[in-house]
Amino acid sequence: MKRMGKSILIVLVLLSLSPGSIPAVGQAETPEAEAKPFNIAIFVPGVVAGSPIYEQMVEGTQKAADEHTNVSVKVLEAGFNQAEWEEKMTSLAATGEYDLIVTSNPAMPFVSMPVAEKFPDQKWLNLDGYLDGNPQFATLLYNQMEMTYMDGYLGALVSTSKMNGANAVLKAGMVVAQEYPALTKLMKPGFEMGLKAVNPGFTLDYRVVGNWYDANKAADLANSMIDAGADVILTIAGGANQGVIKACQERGKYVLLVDANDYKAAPGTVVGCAVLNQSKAAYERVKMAIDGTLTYGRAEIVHTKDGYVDFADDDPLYINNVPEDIRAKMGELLKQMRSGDFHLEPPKL
Ligand code: RBF
Repeated sequence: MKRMGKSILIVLVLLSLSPGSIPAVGQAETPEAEAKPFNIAIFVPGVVAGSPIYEQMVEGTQKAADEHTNVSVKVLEAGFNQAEWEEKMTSLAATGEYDLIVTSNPAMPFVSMPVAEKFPDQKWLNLDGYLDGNPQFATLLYNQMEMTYMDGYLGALVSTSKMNGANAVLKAGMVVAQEYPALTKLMKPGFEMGLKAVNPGFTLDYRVVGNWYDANKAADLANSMIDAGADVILTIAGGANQGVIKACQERGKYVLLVDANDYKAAPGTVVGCAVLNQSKAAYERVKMAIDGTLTYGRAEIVHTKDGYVDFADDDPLYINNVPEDIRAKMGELLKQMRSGDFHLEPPKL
């Protein structure tokens, strides 16, 4: 009897402590606000697998949602047929079910804008994109000029080194999936500047795959560049990157990547990974959207000094496969870029 009395007492104490059972003055609204559903749709312009920039968008958004009980996330993969994206975005907005649509890539503001006109209450968070002054959009652009500069600098150091695959030709390769302003105005010039900072004599062999998935075509392009003297190749081609990696692996040449740390894709072949902290950006901004503090109508640009653009130099696969003198020179550059002492101002897109 004595024990039972004690457990009843514990239950009573717990009940009185549980939030909402006895509303405290001024707190009554908190549980109610928390309970109002906030539904998020992630529109993936492509597919998630094989594109780290999209993987990070999903991961960061999900992390923010998981911190709340009232937030749901639905992921929609729109596939590689870009002609279908606007129609698919229209269908998504037309449901009226989503408080926020999260998407990522620099073409998406232009895909979404006509949809926004039809659905004036719909809000978007467009990561990896730039649109200023539209009250339905919050956008965040990474300084991708700094991103590829880092790869260019490291690539030129590798190409002019005594490493096994390096030759005497001052030539680097760049394989891209398709051309768009962020690519031609930020990433290509950034890579070239990085190469030329090491040796102004560097030339760039630049080729376009035509889509984000054809690894066979990307491998053909890489092989042809290697034949022409390229010993290091930067690839920005989503799933097609695998073709460049395979060709370089087979021929003992070197690969540079962007967006994420992926040395493990081919240790010793992938020698440089410039990274974007898109999962952090997604997490922070989605959290703000849920809390009601995200500013729409604003286009943010984030740089290396802000921690959203960086280079993965702490990975054992970098440390063990790239000679120390190269890493020391790279380390000097990274120190300056991270502190903001060295900064590249991207031109307007
Ligand atoms: N990056 C990917 O990794 N995978 C993709 O499928 C992909 N599709 C894109 C489609 C368009 C129309 C544009 C403009 C960019 C795309 N990107 C993709 C590139 C991505 O937004 C970013 O520019 C690069 O990953 C470099 O950070």
